[in-house]
Amino acid sequence: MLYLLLYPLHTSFSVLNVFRYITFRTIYASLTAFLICFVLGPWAIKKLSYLQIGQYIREDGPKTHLKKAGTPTMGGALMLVAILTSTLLWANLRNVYIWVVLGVTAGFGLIGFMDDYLMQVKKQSMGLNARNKFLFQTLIALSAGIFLYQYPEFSTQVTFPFFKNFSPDFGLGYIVFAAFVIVGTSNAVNLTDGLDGLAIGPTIVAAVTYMVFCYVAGHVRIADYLQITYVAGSGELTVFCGALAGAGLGFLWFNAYPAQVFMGDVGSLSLGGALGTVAVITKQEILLALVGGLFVIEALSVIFQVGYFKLTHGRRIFRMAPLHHHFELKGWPEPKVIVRFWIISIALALVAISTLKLR
Ligand code: 57M
Repeated sequence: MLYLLLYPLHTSFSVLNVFRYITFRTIYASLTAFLICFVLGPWAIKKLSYLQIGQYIREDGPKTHLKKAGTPTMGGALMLVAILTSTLLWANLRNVYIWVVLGVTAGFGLIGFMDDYLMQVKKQSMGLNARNKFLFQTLIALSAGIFLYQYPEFSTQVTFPFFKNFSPDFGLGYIVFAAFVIVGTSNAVNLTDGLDGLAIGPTIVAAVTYMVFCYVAGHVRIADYLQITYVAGSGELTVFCGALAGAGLGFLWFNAYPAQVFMGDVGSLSLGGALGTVAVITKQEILLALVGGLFVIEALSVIFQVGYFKLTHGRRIFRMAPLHHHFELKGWPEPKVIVRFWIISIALALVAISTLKLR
């Protein structure tokens, strides 16, 4: 909004020329989102506690979690407000990709909100049922896929990191592929969100990594030089990723061990949906498996555990899935699991960035 309001005045006030730069707007989008979470955090936590939106803790989980009972949840709603407000303030609102990513983020946030609301406020123990949750997620993700498919400048080719000459065209199948990436990422982030700061740390890392990819993919000369797919207009998503990273940092302030608040599904589903959509628009969909590799590892640990459990009628690969519970039950203190998982996510992000040169 500020871009549309202030940049045109640069002919009279040359200082306003700075609004032209994506880098400048990204920095201020990050700071704005950070400050919204940081300043409003204590008020939101008090409000959530007052409304008794406190977490119920499953008794079959690691016993160390029982002391977390009553920690307010749904803190993700504040992150959502920060991301949306900051992006609306700093991004160029004539850019269509901004609206696609905001639409998916808000839509997934709404699904998460309904789930949390039913569980925490209406005290329905399971929230939205899993099938409905998946159905709504798929509908939103397919709508985004269809919109992008029919958008004349959008390519349905998929590029593979490390293989510069392999980029198959998925054609109509791209819509399903895009939906798979978006819904899959959303659910993987949700599964990871089981220890203090465990989901938000790698989300910040992924947002910062995609800041680089959005900028590069949206810059015709840099994209050409690095031989990555040029997506006209995708550079503006750098601003969105900045807001995502900033809101994440502000939330981490309160979610750091020992957490004063959890994000809830309203946070985890929307953050994952946002990352998936950014990956789709920048044509770096496959790379997300590396950038968000920690989410993939967590999701795979659940798939293997449940599959093995069913096949063997009750035997397990891990002490408990998702993987973070396995290490907790092995006796690692919670902060150690969290920080080590962060370290892995940073290392994977660095490998992902290296693909800009290795192809
Ligand atoms: C949500 N939610 C946390 C909080 C957060 C298929 C199955 C593997 C699904 C999985 C599952 O339900 N995962 C999705 C995980 C919960 O956190 C809330 O949920 C929101 C995210 N959706 O924001 O509101 C608990 O996680 C802890 N937590 C923190 N700090 C945080 O910052 O400590 C969360 C955020 C919170 C808190 O304790 O209450 C969760 O774990 O429930 N199910 C599981 O993860 C379960 N695994 C399981 O049953 N594994 C089985 C296999 C065969 C399926 C096995 O390995 O034997 C475990 N979850 C729990 N206890 N809590 C099992 C035991």
